[in-house]
Amino acid sequence: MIGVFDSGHGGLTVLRALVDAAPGRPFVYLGDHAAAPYGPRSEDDIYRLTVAGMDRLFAQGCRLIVIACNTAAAVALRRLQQEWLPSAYPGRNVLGVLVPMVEAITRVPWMIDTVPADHLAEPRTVGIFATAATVNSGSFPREIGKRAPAVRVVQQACPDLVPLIERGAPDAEIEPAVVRYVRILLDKLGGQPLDAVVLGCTHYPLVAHLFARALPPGVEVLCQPTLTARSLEQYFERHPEYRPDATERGLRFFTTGDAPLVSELAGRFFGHPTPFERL
Ligand code: DGN
Repeated sequence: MIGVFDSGHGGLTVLRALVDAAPGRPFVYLGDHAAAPYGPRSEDDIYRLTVAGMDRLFAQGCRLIVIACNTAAAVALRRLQQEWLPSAYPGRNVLGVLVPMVEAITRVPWMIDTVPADHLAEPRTVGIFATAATVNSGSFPREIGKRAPAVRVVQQACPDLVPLIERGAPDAEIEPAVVRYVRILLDKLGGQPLDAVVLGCTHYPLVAHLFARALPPGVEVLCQPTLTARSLEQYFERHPEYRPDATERGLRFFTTGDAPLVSELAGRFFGHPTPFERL
């Protein structure tokens, strides 16, 4: 089984792309709704909660976990890979959603065919939109800087965007508010020209078209789900030992919160009904 972890159900946008890229692969999804949202939490809290989530998914038989939550990946992934995983679960691995995005921005060769031909040049200025915890962790600028020091990275926390998207109001109702809010965020960045914008939060792909509408023409909008799916398939090429065997099948959805309520809210993020069970 492959685990997919998120602070809530926003990570279903990533799971959707993983399932679409490889139908039949077995996934176990865990949303830590009891502790969500992670965005405003301290780094220590996010680390502790993320490790607890990994424990729960490994107990379900996962050998590989994808942390779909940017906040958890940005704050906790590197530390848990270095300090906890090798001794707690040798031979198992945890991946995140930041590196696939960084590889897209820095145009590693396997990413080239995922971007339109007229955007093949490495972007010069990239705007990261994410939760406050992701922005404060400095993970995106650090990882991009390691691979492409010439790329300029600016960041903007978007504290009101997750609640706006999660309210579940019809598109027509939230559209003007989201477009207005994104324009305010762009102003906060001083109106500087951007070549690409990273939607660095599980929820934002649902409003990617509204980001595009608020941005000047020609700015590339980069979403994580499909990039993460491509990256995972590449990972299995390099590490066939982590590929689930043919006897493993199916999709399961777990939450630490109120399963009936989560099941009702989450389907919109996955595009299909998601019968959550309490874990
Ligand atoms: N899943 C979180 C992320 O991608 O950063 C967003 C929700 C939250 O915990 N605030």
